[in-house]
Amino acid sequence: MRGMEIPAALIQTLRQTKKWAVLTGAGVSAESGVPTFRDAQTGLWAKYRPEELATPQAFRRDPKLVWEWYAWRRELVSRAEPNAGHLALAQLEAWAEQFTLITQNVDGLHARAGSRNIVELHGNITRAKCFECGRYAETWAEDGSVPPQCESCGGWLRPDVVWFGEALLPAALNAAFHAAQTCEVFFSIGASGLVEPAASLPWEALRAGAVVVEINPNPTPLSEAATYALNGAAGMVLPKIIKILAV
Ligand code: BV8
Ligand code: ZN
Repeated sequence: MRGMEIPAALIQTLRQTKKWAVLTGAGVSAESGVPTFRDAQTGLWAKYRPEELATPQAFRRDPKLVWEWYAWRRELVSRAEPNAGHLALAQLEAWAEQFTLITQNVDGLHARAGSRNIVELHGNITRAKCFECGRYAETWAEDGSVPPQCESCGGWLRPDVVWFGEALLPAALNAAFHAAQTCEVFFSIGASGLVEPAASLPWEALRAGAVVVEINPNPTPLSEAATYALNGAAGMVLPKIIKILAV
């Protein structure tokens, strides 16, 4: 990616773009030190695959293990800082006439970077809700009982994320597809394109006639079809685009 140029034609397009839509995946948080799903889970969790832990079945089978995995991730994320890629996206939103940031990430780093119009497709690990009655729990007593229990019904609390096999919130899904179908430029950044229905969004944008830009150091199933495939790290490429557009 050394010295990778941003195509002049793309800059030209971006200068005239009023409606932006961006999909981000774990890759945009990699430079904040939050491991992606593709990376081997570090340390304690190396022996588990996310698909094995991020399911309602896994939680029913071993609620303590699953709760502790999320507690470990919550702790890691609380120590992470938004990186240059997150900040650049907040800057682009400030400049754009219309900007929708759709994220598969559950780490809350986009909001901490100052992004406003965020669609959290897969929820947010800093929030918890009751596995039985669905009641949200803003805070919970870390009184040692793992998982903590719901104040209303005594059920187990679970992270407020969408697990594999669970449906996404219709409001979030509709907002994401609407943005993909009505935007002029759609960015897919740091996403491997393997998890549905999020992975369909850039294809939806292509079908609707948008310019699709991928930013990823590695090829993905979208790379061939994207209008522009910029093979670099989000924390490098996005600030570069900001620098050129700011002129
Ligand atoms: C649903 C929250 C239906 C939890 C997540 C076959 C069998 C079983 C199921 C399925 C199947 N086929 C399809 C499915 C459905 C399934 C699915 O897609 N499975 C996959 C594994 C095949 N999908 C679902 O289950 C969804 N629900 O379909 O429900 C339904 C309908 C009605 C009623 C009931 C049910 C729910 C999916 C959501 C799961 N939850 N997260 C948690 O986080 O713990 S998914 C989780 O994994 C993330 O949120 C994210 O979406 C995904 C990881 O993907 P990425 O973000 O792309 O990250 P990844 O590590 O993969 O890649 C990182 C990328 O970054 C790489 O490309 C890398 O090159 C790049 N990168 C690295 N560094 C950088 C970088 N890029 C830029 N800069 C860098 N510096
Ligand atoms: Zn409850």
